[in-house]
Order: sequence, then structure tokens, then C-alpha cells
Amino acid sequence: MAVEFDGIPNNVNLSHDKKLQRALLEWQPNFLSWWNEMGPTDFNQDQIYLRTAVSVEAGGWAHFDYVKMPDYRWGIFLAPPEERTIGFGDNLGKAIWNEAPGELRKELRRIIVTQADTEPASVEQQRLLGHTAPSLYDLRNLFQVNVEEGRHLWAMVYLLHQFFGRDGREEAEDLLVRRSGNPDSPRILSTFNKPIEDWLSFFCFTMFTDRDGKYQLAALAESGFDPLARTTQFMLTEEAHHLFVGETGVGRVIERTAQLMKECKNGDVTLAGGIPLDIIQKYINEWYSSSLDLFGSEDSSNAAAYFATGLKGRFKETTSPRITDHVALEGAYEIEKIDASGKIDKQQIPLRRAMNLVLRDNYVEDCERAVLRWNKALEAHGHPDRVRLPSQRFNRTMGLYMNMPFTPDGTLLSAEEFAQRRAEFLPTEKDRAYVKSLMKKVYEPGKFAGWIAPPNKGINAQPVDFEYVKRSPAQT
Ligand code: BYC
Ligand code: FE
Ligand code: FE
Repeated sequence: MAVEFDGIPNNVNLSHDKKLQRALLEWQPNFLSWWNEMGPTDFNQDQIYLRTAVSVEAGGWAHFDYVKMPDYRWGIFLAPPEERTIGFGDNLGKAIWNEAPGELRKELRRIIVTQADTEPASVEQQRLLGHTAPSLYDLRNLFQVNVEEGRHLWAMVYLLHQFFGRDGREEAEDLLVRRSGNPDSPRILSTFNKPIEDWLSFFCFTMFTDRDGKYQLAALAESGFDPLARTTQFMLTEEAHHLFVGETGVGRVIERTAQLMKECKNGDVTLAGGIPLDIIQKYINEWYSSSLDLFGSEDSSNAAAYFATGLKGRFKETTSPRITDHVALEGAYEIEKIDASGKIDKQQIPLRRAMNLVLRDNYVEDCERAVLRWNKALEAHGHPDRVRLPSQRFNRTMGLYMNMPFTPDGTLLSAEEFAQRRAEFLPTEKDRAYVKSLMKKVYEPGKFAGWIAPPNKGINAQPVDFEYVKRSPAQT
């Protein structure tokens, strides 16, 4: 389908649907005032070397150029339609829906609003990081992530306006009203209310929390509601870069620490302004455990209903050769039930009720792969130290292990013992203050802050010392 540029770039034939076009054009200034209030507005006048989605053709959808962020063309793009039927659940093999089915409207709206809410939340969380960017390369990547999360909000708002009538329009307004971390009108999911005030947190967030995004979007890309499936399918192509930023970001911090451990007396990297490995580990513990919460409860009737009705599938439901039974009425999944004394009892629950856990297991596998890579840097520098993912029981506020004082290796402590040892497991105020003390902007092309290694290569085949951000003279 051709791309149109009348006010809102799109491949959904907006100019042929005047009512929808009007509704979205009315929402647009509200979006922009939200961006101007809650986005990275101190950088509005800078020219950023950004990629803009201009079509959905494989290989040709991205256009790179200098743009001021407020001029970024936030567009609505759906992956091309495919001939397909519903791929799982009770409606397996039936026709896909091009409208929201009446009986599933409430559930669908809830999924879309939850997804939508995370996108502006992350922009709010990251809004001040530009002031302490370790390089122009990283500054540009931050802004790339920010504008694309803005576009993801557009993607969801299109669905709300197009398919959910007045309710949808109201939800779209509310998405611009809630605020990350605001006790009176917080964002919906827990992780999206946590502050992100330093770049190690940003890299952990894009590594672990954006990765939840990948798995949730992939599950929704299987949806029987075709507009949702096609929208999320295209969002996934942008998401890949966010994950790259996170995985390589944490990797570059570890790489730098590994170098400094050799150079500094007693391996004390703080002597040279590096981030000690144990602090990095505590940040990993924090963001990984919080991101596991985003999958919801291990045993969930919501998840069972989403699967049964064909709203939300498994990761690669219809493409993985490993998944052969798309009805999932037979079979069970093992979970750990824990009694008051802390005794762990393995129990089987019906597979459909375990769909959150099934998805989370795919996510965990993916995270483990990244950790192996990070550890290669430590190995290459001859260090025996390793970073690791904490146990899935650690520091949880959702599901089976909620509010139980487990250590990162999965041992249950008493509440007192946990409180005493907390500083071993999670960043302390002192750790955070130290990391923050290192956060000083480096805006000279090709230069990097001392706590992070440079990347192996630049963006879009440009050199690492390319001027990824042209700071406006008024603002430098
Ligand atoms: N915090 O049956 P349960 C992304 C609620 S990230 C607070 O266990 P369910 C991105 C839950 O809503 C991807 N509340 O869970 C990343 C339910 O509430 P009600 C975002 C939570 O429904 C970085 C209750 O607890 N997309 O894109 O099976 C940057 C019991 O729920 C939390 C999606 O999440 C939590 N962590 O599963 C930018 C996809 N977890 O009904 C963007 C859409 C659960 O009692 N969402 N609750 O009021 C879903 O599919 C599901 O809602 C969830 C939860 C997977 C989140
Ligand atoms: Fe997103
Ligand atoms: Fe993302």
C-alpha cells in the first residue's frame, strides 16, 4: 500500500477516511504538547542524525537524515497484509478479524492501552539523560529510541481511534495525561514508574525492559485481530535497534570495566572513574527482576483467555517448528508454589493458564544469551569474574514470589536477614550516587566518557566519530 504524507505519514489510506483523519489530526497537537512538556525538550533545536520510518518495504523503510526532534514525522505504518487465518486457540483456522469483535472489545482495548501506556512512559523516564550523554553516538541513540517510542504510541492510538469509537478516543487522551512516577496518575505497569537517572540504568532498561516489549509485541503480532498483528509486526523492526542499544550499552560498560580492572591498583576501577563490576551486577539484578514482573502472573486466567480467544499467542506461535499444538488444551506447565514457611512445591497447571510464563521463559533464554556475550569480554581480559542473571524468584512484586525475600541465587532469607544484606543485592544510595557522579556529558565527535568503551562501529555505516548530533549554538 502506498505511503501518504498528508499531515500524518501513513500506509492506512487515511485520506480516504476523513473522520479518522480528523480525529487523529485533533490528537496530534495534544501529542506535540505532551512531547514538549515531557520529552527531551532541552534538545529540541538540535539536528539529530535520525532514522525515520517512511514505508514498510523490507530493507527500504528507513530513511536517515538530520532532523530536529519536534519535526520528526511520526507516522502510522502497518506491515503488509498477508493471507492468513487465526493461528491458535479456540478459533484456530477461522477468518482473522479486521474489526474488533464485539465480545472481545473490552479485552482488546485493555491490551492495546497497556501496550500504548508504556511507550510515552519510557520517554518520560528518559527525558533528562541527554544532559549527561557519554558521547554524541549515545546521545543520538537515546533520541532515536525516544522518537520511536513516540511513534509506537501513534501506532496504538491509531488502533484506538480507528476501532474503538468514543472509548478509544478517550483512552488516547488519557495516554497523554498519565505520568511516569506520578503518585496521583501513574503509568499502568510498575517498571514504567521507576526513575531512570543515569546511563547504566538506561542501558539496563533498553536491554531488559525493551526486551519485554519485544516478546509482548511478538505475542501480539500473532493476534487474530489483524490490525493489531500488522501494527506490532512493524514495531518489532524498530524495536531491534532499542535492544541493540541496551545489549551493546551494558556490554561496553563491562568491556571498559574489564580494561580498567587490569590497569588499576587492586583492580579498583573507581580509581580511574570506572564502574565496579559489583555495581553493574546490582543494576542488572534490579532491572531484570523488575522486567520479569511485566510478564504478569505465572498462573493467569487473563493469559488463558487471551490465548483461547485468539488475541495473544506465544512467541513465534505460527512460525516456530517447535510449536505444533496450537490449541494448547492438553499439556501442563510446571510452576513453583510456595507456602508460608517458604517450602517450594512443584505443581502442574494447564498450559493455557501458563502462557505468561511460557513467554517469559523465551525472554529469559534471550537474556541468558546476552549475558554469555558480556562475559566473553571478562574472559578475554583474563578475569575470572562473571556477571549473571539473578534467580527469577529474586525481588519480585508480581506472581508466585511476590514480596518474598529471596537472594539473587534463589535462597529464601528471613525478612530481617534480607534487609541486612540488601546492599549486596541491589544498588544502594551510595552506588547510585557514585554512578551519577560519573555522568558528565561528552559532546565532542568521536570522544567517549571514561566509564564506557566506544562501540565497534557507527550508525548506518557512518564512522564512530561522525557528528551524530549537531548541537544548536544557542544550547551548547
Ligand atoms: N505492574 O493475570 P495477570 C514495551 C496487573 S513493554 C502493574 O497476572 P496478565 C516497552 C494486570 O494488569 C511491553 N500491574 O496479568 C518497553 C492485572 O490487572 P487487573 C508492554 C501489573 O493480565 C520499553 C493484574 O495485575 N506490553 O512495549 O495476564 C520501552 C493481574 O494480572 C503488572 C504489554 O504488556 C505489572 N508489572 O498480564 C517502551 C502487552 N503485571 O486485570 C515500551 C499488553 C500485571 O487485575 N499487556 N499487572 O486490573 C498484557 O498482555 C498483560 O496486561 C500483561 C499482564 C502481560 C502486562
Ligand atoms: Fe516501543
Ligand atoms: Fe523500545
